[in-house]
Amino acid sequence: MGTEVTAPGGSLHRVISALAKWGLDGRVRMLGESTRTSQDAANALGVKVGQIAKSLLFMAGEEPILVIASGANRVSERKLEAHLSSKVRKARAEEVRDLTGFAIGGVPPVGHKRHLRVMVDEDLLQFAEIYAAAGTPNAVFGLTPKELLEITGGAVLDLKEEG
Ligand code: 5CA
Repeated sequence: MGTEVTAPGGSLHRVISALAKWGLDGRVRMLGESTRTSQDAANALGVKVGQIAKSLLFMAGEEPILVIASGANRVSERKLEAHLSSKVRKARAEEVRDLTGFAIGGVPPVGHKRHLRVMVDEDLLQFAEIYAAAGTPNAVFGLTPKELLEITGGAVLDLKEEG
């Protein structure tokens, strides 16, 4: 565990603080292996890839939208556009860092630099427990889908690319 991430204001610390506000203390797990991608995280945890809640940033014009999707799914930009009545594109890596305060591979569902509108993939609701990134590419935290909805205020939607 490097001093940089554990320092107050560091990436991991910001997620731990955000979770503590919701009473979710002691949830973060540091792993010896990479959790940079959903598949990495699933392998490291020994869970299904569908149980990984990946946090992906999209831009609807000027508005950033955080989509929290099941690791088993690709997000349909067409469905997202239909829900938002706006054209949508994936955020660039620099936009992800600027708008969330985290780098790709560790973007968490909470603890962002600014408030983000959140949309949650309905497929995450089928699991008793799911796992999300905790700010770095080797930290995750476990929670229930209900807790995810509470802490993000996210809207549950059908967002999966079919086929
Ligand atoms: N820590 C893991 C599991 S929780 C994680 O963060 N997975 S993830 O899926 O949320 O993050 C990787 C995602 O970042 C990819 O699915 C992809 O959508 C996005 N990504 C990867 N490279 C880029 C890039 N250059 N620009 C924009 N987005 C990217």
